[in-house]
Amino acid sequence: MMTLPLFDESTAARTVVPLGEQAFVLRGFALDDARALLDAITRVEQRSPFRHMQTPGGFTMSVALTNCGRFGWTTDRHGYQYTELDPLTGAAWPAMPEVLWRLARSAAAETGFPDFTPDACLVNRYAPGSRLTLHQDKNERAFDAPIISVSLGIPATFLFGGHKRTDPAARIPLRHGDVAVWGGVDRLRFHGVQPLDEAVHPVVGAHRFNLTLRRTG
Ligand code: MD6
Ligand code: FE
Repeated sequence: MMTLPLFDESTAARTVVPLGEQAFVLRGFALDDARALLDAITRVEQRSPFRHMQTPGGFTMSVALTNCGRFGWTTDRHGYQYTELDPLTGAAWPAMPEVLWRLARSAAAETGFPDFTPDACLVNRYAPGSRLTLHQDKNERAFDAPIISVSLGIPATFLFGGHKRTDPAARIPLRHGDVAVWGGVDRLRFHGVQPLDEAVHPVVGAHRFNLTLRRTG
């Protein structure tokens, strides 16, 4: 079991790692907001709890999911869709926290996507062993808007492929406080997350949270 020292991340350089023409990882971009973001996740999950959804193919996702913002992404045996109501509670998804909205807009502006107005945020919770198989984010209709993805907690290896599922994929570590941005010509590239290793983050514990903000239409 690896325990991650706080020292490393608090001194991590705020560098930009290019992944493509219009895809980037902003290292440490969310670090100053991490505490507020974790508090916001706690408030979201009190209203709309994390749950393991079913895929249309009949599998149960190893990643636990909830949402905030006007629209929430869901999957069940019938397919994927965005809904205004949480099917678990019958109520609207919790509102998008201000801190998340501001962070996403500034990450987008920083990487060449001015005036990003997200209306959906998926909140993913990974435990060691959880993974996300290669996929494209294509349930939205607004492909001109980028996707902003915030990582908190234990590290993960992100897989960033091409436009075909079989294209070779780069392996990129995503750590606490990193923000990834995909848009433009890179908006529909296949990507996924390798099974997480056992680890404990000093603030978050043995989980990774990933917040992905989008514009649905
Ligand atoms: C994750 N992220 O990092 C899963 N999608 O846990 C995604 O599936 C994702 O990070 C589109 C753009 C960025 C992402
Ligand atoms: Fe995705």
